[in-house]
Order: sequence, then C-alpha cells, then structure tokens
Amino acid sequence: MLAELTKKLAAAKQVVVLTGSGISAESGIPTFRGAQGLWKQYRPEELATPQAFQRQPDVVWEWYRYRRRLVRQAEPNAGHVALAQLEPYFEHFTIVTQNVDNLHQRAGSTDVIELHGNILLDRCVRCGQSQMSDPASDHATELLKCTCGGLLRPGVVWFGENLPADAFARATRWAEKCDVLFSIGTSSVVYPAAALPELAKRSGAYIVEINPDETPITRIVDLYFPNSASDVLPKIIASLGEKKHA
Ligand code: BV8
Ligand code: ZN
Repeated sequence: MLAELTKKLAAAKQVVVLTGSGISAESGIPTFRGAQGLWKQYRPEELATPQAFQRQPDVVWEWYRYRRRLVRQAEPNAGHVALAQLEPYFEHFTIVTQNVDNLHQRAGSTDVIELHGNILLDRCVRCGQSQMSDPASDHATELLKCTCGGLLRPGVVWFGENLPADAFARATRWAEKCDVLFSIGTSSVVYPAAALPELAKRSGAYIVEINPDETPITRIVDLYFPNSASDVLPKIIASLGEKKHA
C-alpha cells in the first residue's frame, strides 16, 4: 500500500487534500454523523439551515456557542500537523476543508480553502459584514447584533446555501489539475464538496481515501486506508524521507 503511494507522491507536483470532521475528531471535536453525534436531539441538517435560524435563532446560537467553546479549546492533532509538514514536499499543496474549526491553519498549513466557512466568524444577516467573534460571546445568552442593527449569525455555510463562489471555484480548479487527491475524514455525503474526488478521478488524478469506515467513494478510489488520519499520515511522511520540493 505505502510503497505504491510513495512512488505516486514522489512523481506528484500538485496535491489536493479534502478533509472533513473526522480529521478533527482526535482534537476532541465530535463528528457530525458519528455515534457521539454533535448534537443528540437534533441532526445537523435540522440545525445548520437558514430556516432553523429564522425559526429558533437562540437554539441555533446555543449549538454554535457550544461548538465554538470546543473549537477554541481544541488543539490540532497529529493528522493536522502531518498535513502541514507535507506541504513543502510538493510544488502545490492545497487543503480543501469542509471543517469550520480553523485547526488546519493553527497546525501551520498555509493554503487552506474553507468550503463551509469558519465557525469563529460572526456575519451580519443585514449588511453581510463578517468579523472574528469575541470569545466572551461564547457565553452570551442573548442574540447579538451588528452595528447596523442586523442580527449576527455564525459565518458558516448552512444546508441549502451556496458555498463561497471563489472558494469552490479554486477547489474545483485544483481538483481538476492535481496529480493526487486525498479524501480524509469525510463521510462523502455532503455536496458539492463530495463531488471533488470524482471530479479529480475523471481528470486523471490518483485518489487516496483515509477513513476507518467505508464511504460512497471508497469503491472509486485507487488506494483506501481503513485507518485514522493521525495513524496513517505520519507514516506517509516517514516513507517520503527528506526529499523536499526544491
Ligand atoms: C448547496 C457548515 C446549492 C455548518 C455544513 C435539498 C435542499 C437543499 C440542498 C440539498 C438538498 N438535498 C441535498 C442538498 C445538498 C446539500 C447536501 O449535500 N445535503 C446532504 C446532507 C445530502 N448541500 C448543501 O446544501 C450545500 N449547498 O448545495 O448549495 C444549493 C442551494 C440552494 C438549494 C439547493 C442547492 C451546503 C452544504 C454545507 C452545509 N454545511 N457545515 C456547520 O459546520 O455547522 S456541512 C457539515 O457536514 C460539516 O461541514 C461537515 O464537514 C460536513 C460533512 O460532514 P463530514 O465532515 O463528512 O463529517 P461526518 O461526521 O459526516 O463524517 C466524519 C467521517 O470521519 C466519518 O466517515 C468517520 O468514519 C470519519 N472519521 C472519524 N474519525 C476519524 C475519521 N476519519 C479519519 N480519521 C479519524 N480519526
Ligand atoms: Zn450589519
């Protein structure tokens, strides 16, 4: 398994890594659809929507403030760190993440495309202005407003909302151009992010999946590691040795 991948990576110039909540599981942030699901009595599809925010903004904010507290006290794990260490091995190395927890950036990755926004951002529903949230607001109970009077919402992409056009356009372009695409820690059910591995495959890339559980894309990948990210990624780096991109 590893020998074949090492050969492919040695020849690769452009690498894309698509990540999902599984890579942050070992940082103590529960995944969305796992047994210990993020929010028991609700499903993400019920809470992470504009309709839910319209109907019960206080419940939605309670969920996001709970998750913000988790995110702020979380540390990047060996999987995030290994991805940051992989970057200098290639001419172009891009992380396309569905996660909103900022952990790739905190691990030192410099080229991160956030398809679903960032949970620590506040965005005004009226004027659209976005700004980093104040950690003190994680303990607020009232609904916070923008200086223009509009209600603040978390700066993430909800179900039924379009992804940031530039982020998705860049992710699509790199998926079409890359030599190798990794899909790590995602259940591959949320579109349009889940379409990227198939797009890369059709464009001739070598597809690698790292996930303890099989997913709908497992049958189309070239190499499937039924393991956790923090287990496999450091081994991949060790197999590459010192050769870094000049
Ligand atoms: C869109 C941000 C165009 C918020 C998220 C009907 C109406 C409208 C839309 C739709 C519809 N039907 C379908 C759709 C499309 C919809 C969709 O795909 N729905 C799914 C549920 C079928 N998509 C959208 O709505 C997207 N927008 O299509 O716009 C449009 C516009 C209008 C009308 C129609 C279309 C927007 C999608 C973005 C939603 N926002 N999050 C927030 O975070 O609160 S999605 C949410 O799910 C998270 O971002 C998360 O990242 C994402 C995917 O989940 P995963 O990351 O994969 O996490 P999961 O728990 O599922 O899996 C974890 C995996 O890790 C598991 O496989 C596990 O085995 C593995 N794992 C565990 N531990 C480890 C591990 N792997 C490795 N190592 C470990 N240690
Ligand atoms: Zn405003």
